[in-house]
Amino acid sequence: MTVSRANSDLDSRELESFNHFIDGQFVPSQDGATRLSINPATGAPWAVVAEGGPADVERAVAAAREALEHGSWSSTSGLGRAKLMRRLAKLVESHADDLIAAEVRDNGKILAEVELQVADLIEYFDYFAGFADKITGSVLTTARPDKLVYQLRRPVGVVGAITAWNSPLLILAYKLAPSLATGCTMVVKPSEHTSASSLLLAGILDEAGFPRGVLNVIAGDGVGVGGPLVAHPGVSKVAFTGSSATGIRVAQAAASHLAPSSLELGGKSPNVIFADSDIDAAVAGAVAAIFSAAGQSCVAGSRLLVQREIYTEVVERVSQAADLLTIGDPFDRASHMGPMAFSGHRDHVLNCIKLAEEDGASKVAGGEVPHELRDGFFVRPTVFANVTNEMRIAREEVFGPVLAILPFVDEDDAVRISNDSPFGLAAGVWTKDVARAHRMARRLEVGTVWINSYRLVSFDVPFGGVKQSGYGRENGPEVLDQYLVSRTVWTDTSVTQG
Ligand code: TXE
Repeated sequence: MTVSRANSDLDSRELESFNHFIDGQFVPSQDGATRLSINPATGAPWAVVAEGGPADVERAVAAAREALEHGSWSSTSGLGRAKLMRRLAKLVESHADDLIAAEVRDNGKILAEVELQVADLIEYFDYFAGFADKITGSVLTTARPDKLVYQLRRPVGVVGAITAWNSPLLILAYKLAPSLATGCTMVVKPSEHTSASSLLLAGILDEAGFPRGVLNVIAGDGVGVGGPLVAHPGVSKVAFTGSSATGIRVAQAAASHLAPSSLELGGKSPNVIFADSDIDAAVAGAVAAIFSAAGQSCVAGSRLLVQREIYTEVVERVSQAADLLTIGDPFDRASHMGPMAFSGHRDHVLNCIKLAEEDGASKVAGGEVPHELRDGFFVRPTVFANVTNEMRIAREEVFGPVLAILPFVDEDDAVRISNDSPFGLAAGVWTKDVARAHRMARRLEVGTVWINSYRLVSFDVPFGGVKQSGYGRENGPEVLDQYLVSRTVWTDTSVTQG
């Protein structure tokens, strides 16, 4: 990735160009800096993107504050917000091809996966539009009969949102949809690896007729933009998706000016297959759980726990399935898996594979870069067997197409191994014993459990983790509380003497 402090010296005529979206217009960085966005499937630059800095953050927070406090947005009714959101949903549908193409070029995710995510995006705005005109307060009954007390629920203010590179548009929607529904304003910093689609979405939101300053999108990295944004005293709430290590830094910066934060962080999710399960379904579920999105998913089922009686059979079947997956051009509908999102992440994944072998895990599938795809950032679907839960491959998030398969003896052993992790995001349980499935769901220390299924998420169902996977829940009605503050109003209705 090349960052130039002046205009790019490359012939950018053939490259697409993206600027920040601040205060209702697309603008370059104040210092003119740009960054190349690299297509991970080809390793070649495809776009020139403005590279923001603290001065751009200042402008964006000021624009968001202005829209919140003095612009027409603050006087827009809930029904007005709902109408704008529904218009946004329709425009996302009509611009879907542009959004999909930008996401695939920037992130390398296969076409089918991005098409589904853009379809979800439309539903996010439609669903949360339904709340916009139903945010009410309440009249409180107090022990003081001569006092009238009521509670207002007001927008929390300016939201500072930081999103990650693995699903840029959807991770943004988790934050933007409730922010719009509650009347907040937002400054977003997408990942420096995948800014294009969020900047396109900002233009669509403008086309829908949202007032200037309601959404501001600044491209840039954590140092130049992310850090200044979350530390900015004009930011009232921080919403973050990314690694646990960065999440801790972000929460500390937000706390320095008492802005509450919600964190959706890493995971090392156990996917547990009991001997009594439908093994065909469980094997297919296990393969999809780790190799969908090339494993670049916070909920990737990266630890497969298999009951001893069926361990050898499941290892063989999963490894064979991994070897049969087609990896290649993410625009090619024959591809099951695209590249890693950027070269540094490909290197990180290859290093995790090396460490796994050093720790004594047995590589039974993949593990290398396919020679014919060496220009891109591809890694073959990789499977390790004979893994112990003490190995790094079982403890650390790879965030790539690498599966660790561990044996377990019985239910208690499966729970012990599953919970012996710094993370607590999600888990899968495969068994025909309904009682056991729900016993496991109660004992697994995670935010989401899938029974005889995996990776089901929806705009109307809470999602989030515990432990090093973060805190706060996104999606569903409860997320609105993160974007609202309550205000209590007292009136003395006692009869005044005289
Ligand atoms: O994430 P980072 P990266 C995990 C995954 C991956 C690792 C690193 O294991 O290998 O994180 O990926 C911004 N203040 N996940 O480096 O660093 C940064 O610019 C404010 C899991 O991409 O966490 C980006 O926009 N912001 C995760 C965002 O934080 C800062 C998805 C995430 O970057 C910042 C992504 C700072 N000091 C990675 N430093 C999931 N759970 O979905 C960086 N950023």
